[in-house]
Amino acid sequence: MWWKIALMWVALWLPFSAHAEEWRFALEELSGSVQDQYAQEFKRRIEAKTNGEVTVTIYPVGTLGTAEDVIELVAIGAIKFAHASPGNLGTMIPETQVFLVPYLLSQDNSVNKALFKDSKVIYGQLGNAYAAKGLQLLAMYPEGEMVWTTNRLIRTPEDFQNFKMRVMTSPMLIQSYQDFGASPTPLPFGEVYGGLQLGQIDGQENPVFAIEEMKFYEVQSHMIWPGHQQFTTSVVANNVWFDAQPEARKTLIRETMQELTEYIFPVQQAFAEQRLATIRERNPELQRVELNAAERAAFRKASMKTREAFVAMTGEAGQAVLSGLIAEIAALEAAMDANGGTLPPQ
Ligand code: 6CS
Repeated sequence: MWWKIALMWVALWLPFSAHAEEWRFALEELSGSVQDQYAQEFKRRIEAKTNGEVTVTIYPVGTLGTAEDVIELVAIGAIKFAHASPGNLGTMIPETQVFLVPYLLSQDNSVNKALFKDSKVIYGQLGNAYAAKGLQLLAMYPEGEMVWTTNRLIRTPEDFQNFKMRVMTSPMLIQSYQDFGASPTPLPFGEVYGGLQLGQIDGQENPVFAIEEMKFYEVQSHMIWPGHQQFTTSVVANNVWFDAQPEARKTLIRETMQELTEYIFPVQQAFAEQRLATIRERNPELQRVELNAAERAAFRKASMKTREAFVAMTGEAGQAVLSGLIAEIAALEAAMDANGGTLPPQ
């Protein structure tokens, strides 16, 4: 008798398990990265909230191709979710390169957090530009302050003369490092360590956690903080698939992403602190240099040309995104000042 009950149980549950939906989520980074931490938390929350109806499978960079390959896979619907950073998206969605314009975001991360949670410019205007390429823009968040690693000290734009700076593939990065006085050299993430080791490039920029994870500190003499940028990423889904989801599912995904913007800010901050300690321990010779206000001002001045180039590259749509973001950041900073240094609850 018992075997009849067991057989019935299997027969009842087999169709459900066979139909458990799988959401594939690709990363531009390795396991253990900020993107991985974000995706693991997304997986935990979605699987719990759907009582196992959905399983999320995470693919670190390399398992499905390069960052650019992965974006194509989402756009054609072969996978549902991916991280797609402006540094890898510039050719496909030129307006998203606004996040590559130096000295644009606030120096205060609580302002940036409020911006990335609710910005009308990001989730409205910029979201439309993503949608035109088959991508649903679900979230944007920074992964940490950009730091230069170099094979010599750089304090001024003049120091960058004849310096081969590795950049991600977006055209705005090439422009930006030209304006800083360097010779920008686009290279995929996976080729940077070898390029630095063999002297094909002299330096690169990335947040601290990535410098540790990719071991760039082993083959560089300096880490330099110019205060010019946060590494910003976006989370995207295939647009056709997302649009076809029932309203409750769309809400579930959007709400989970909103929660994750709150979740990831302290995580990336903790990563930066812990990984810097590891770098210091592993390479005590590495010089750490924070540019002072006057030095930063020289790079900021050079970057005003980059803003003009961004508008020339992206036209009216880009101009609207740039001035819209500047206005939103200024409004948040003003609200913070008026409230004695903290943002009023939203
Ligand atoms: O430098 C890069 O290419 C990579 N850096 C980070 C922090 N994430 C993904 C990106 O492709």
